[in-house]
Amino acid sequence: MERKWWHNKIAYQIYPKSFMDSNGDGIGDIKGIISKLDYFKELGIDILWLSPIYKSPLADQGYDISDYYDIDPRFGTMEDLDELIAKGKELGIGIVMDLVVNHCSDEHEWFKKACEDPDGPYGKFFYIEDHKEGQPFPCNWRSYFGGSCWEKLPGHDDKIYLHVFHKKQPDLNWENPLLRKEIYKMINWWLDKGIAGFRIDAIINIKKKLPFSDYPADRDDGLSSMDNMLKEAVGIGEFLGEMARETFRKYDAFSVGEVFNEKDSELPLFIGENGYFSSMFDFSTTHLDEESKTRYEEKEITANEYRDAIFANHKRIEGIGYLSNIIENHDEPRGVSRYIKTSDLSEHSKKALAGIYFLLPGIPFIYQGQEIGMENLKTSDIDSTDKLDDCANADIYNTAINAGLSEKDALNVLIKHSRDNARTPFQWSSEAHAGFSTANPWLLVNPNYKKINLEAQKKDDDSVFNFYKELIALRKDPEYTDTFVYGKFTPMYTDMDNLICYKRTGNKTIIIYTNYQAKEIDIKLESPIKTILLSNSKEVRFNEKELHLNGYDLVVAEV
Ligand code: ISL
Ligand code: CA
Repeated sequence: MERKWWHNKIAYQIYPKSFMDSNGDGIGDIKGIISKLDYFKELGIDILWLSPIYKSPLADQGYDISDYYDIDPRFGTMEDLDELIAKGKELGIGIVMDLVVNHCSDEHEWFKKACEDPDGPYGKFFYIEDHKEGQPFPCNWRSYFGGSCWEKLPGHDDKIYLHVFHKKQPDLNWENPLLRKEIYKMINWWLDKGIAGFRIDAIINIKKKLPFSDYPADRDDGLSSMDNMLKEAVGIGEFLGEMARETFRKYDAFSVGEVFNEKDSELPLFIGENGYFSSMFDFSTTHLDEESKTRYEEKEITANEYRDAIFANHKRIEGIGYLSNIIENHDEPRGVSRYIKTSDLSEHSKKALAGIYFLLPGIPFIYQGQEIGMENLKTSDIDSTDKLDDCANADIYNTAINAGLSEKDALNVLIKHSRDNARTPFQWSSEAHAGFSTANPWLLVNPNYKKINLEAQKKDDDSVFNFYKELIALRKDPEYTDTFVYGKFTPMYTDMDNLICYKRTGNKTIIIYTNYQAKEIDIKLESPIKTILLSNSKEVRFNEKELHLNGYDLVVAEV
């Protein structure tokens, strides 16, 4: 496979609103990010992905863009961003912007013009349909945030528009070549500025199954999940191929797709050599507890389920391309609270999870706060839905109430699944507001910040933070980096429960052994250990034939 500049990189996702507030208004901003560039250098980060900072009403926290060419004043100015790009470059850190082009904001001038003249050129930038009060909508798709995906077009009683997300996020009509041209122009404008690339938001949604039609209802609301429609939508490749040719490829830019529901046969087209994208996220584990969201029974993801999901996905991708590996992002609860049993959650087990995902083939992404082991909110932290913020919360809560749960139980379901878990401010120190801001932050700080914060972890050699530093240093160690980046991936001990082990074979042979359970275990070695490269345990006991692993021990060994 042809080697690319981004293959050996370590990426970090910033959720700007919650990262660092520089001017005391309770909202994180670009100047705050600039003030932490040395932090990323110290950690060893090469790529910074910023969740959206464009001009936006923030109905979906910036994923509703009203001007693609401007920065929202709450986050700063274009000069601030230019400074971030330039300073990042000096430090060898590339900036990756979020590309949100399935939809824009209803406050974007395109949509305003479409409302003024639905039959004019901008009307064709959206999906606008005639509609008579009382008549059924053109289709029964449920928007991702709940309710119908159709909304009355402002100023027109006889017209509606499509929004697969929030009603303030009208879908852009990718079937229209003029719209596509505008999008490519905008992408290239940003690439000309010197950014390293894009993370591409919700991209699978740009191809709709047309003409609009109903799918079987899958909830009491009579609506159908978007997944049903997406399964039948074909032809997205024409748009994505064109976009890659017209934009990313000309700049050798890094592009990572937020791709769901892709078909196996399409994988080489998506991320193979000359694929539409450089990479796509591995979301194989995020669906494992999906059912508990709507079935309301506690579902803890087991070690075997976690292992089988990531191993299968990496095997599926083998020889085709590179996944971007994550344990969480701004849309998911915190990984440590989700993939580690509550009763087993500790600094030790957090390091085990870190080591497992970090040394897989692909590009490791760290989501802000993950490197200090930030956790979900606890049900005892919040007594009312008012304390939370996300626009997706109402649907989760109301669906639980409609299913017959009490208000308290519905609130507990929400606290467990809300995207706000990942969006509470970064915990810099034990100072007021966790050192994130001098003012009251826009979203509550997780009350555990006195215990879990960066300042404390920097001082502690055994902290989760210092373990992440070691993991990054190991992946970048000139002796081993080639094996971690390009080495073959072989699952091991998959017939044994709770062991998550794999081999990486390149110019070195490295085995990652993890005992993902509280119980200790002795395992038979396939080949004798030469050197222990890294472990979360102070003392690793092994002989020629056997390795002893205490609960949640992770051992990275050269054999
Ligand atoms: O967040 C989800 C489930 O909790 C997903 O359904 C999510 O909506 C989907 O992954 C698409 O996400 C992206 O686009 C959305 C935005 O709200 C998310 O923050 C973004 O990551 C709309 O732009
Ligand atoms: Ca601010």
